[in-house]
Amino acid sequence: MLVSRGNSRRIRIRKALAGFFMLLLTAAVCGCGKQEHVETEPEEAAQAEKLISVAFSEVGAESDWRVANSESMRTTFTEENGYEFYFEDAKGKQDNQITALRNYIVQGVDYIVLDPVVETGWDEVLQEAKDAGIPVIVVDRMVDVDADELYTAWVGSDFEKEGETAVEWLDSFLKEQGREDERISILHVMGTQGASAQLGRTEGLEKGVEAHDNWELVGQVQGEFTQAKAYEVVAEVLLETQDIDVIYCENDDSAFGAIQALEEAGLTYGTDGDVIIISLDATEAGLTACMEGKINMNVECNPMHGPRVEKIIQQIEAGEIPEKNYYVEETYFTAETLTEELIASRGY
Ligand code: GYE
Repeated sequence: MLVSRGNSRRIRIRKALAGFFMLLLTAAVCGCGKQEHVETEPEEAAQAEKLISVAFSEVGAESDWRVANSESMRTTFTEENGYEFYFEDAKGKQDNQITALRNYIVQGVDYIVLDPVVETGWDEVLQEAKDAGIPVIVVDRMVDVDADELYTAWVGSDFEKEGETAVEWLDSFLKEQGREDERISILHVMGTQGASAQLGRTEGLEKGVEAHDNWELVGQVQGEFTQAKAYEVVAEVLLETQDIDVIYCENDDSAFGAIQALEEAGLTYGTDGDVIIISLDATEAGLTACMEGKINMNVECNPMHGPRVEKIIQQIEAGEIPEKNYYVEETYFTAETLTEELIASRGY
């Protein structure tokens, strides 16, 4: 049976009150001077009642970005901040997320936060959450649903814009080098198929390739946002062809996989080498590699979504309507713009 948000609150109030009266009764029956203990109980009961339960379904732990994202949620939704936090790692599988969401619905949590592995296939379970009266906040990746009312709000990055930023940089970098008319062969290492981050970043690159007659995609391979997979697929490509000017990696972990494969093949890369490396995410490791010239440019994708999701929850608690879709402002980095202090100050 589904428990609505209001019901779950009422159940918690009842439980807290029942506990409190039991303690009063015990103190009265034994009359053994336990008033001090009894006096603290109402506070605890009230405290427990005030906690807002937030249940998060996370994609997995495939990348540094993802780890930072999970950490941001964990450190935001603490008991000290007034929350009861539930976390499920879906290990990259949508089925696991659907199961987690159904469990959260039965549990009657106050809010569900969903970072969807892929965009499609959410209508049914989101309808179930809606019927149970539980607001769903979508974070980072988007859902592609028939009716927007199926989720309360979304906050994340404009992934297509991130791809466009990379393309604009490459365009001007090649011009600076006087290579704007040269044939430029690009190897594209894609992220998880069907994830917003993959779809948008791919769209951004493909539009750039279409707009440049001399740019050619020599391959589009599945790096799945992990270093291990990217290494494997790039190494395979390098056995076929080494005629590659640019590797466009859809996240930092896959850039590290590509770099590993290039090194093994004895090819040079980065600011002092032959192959231009473009990456997205701008994690601490990614930016350090960028500062060292191993990655030519890195587009920012901010994973610190905990406080943003909390802001949405607080707006709902205050009876306000949060913005439906909120895009985070982002920039990009090259070796010239990076310093150790800047990297350290970013916190991920
Ligand atoms: O770029 C990648 C992670 O959805 C933006 O997922 C996120 C992406 C991020 O695995 O590193």
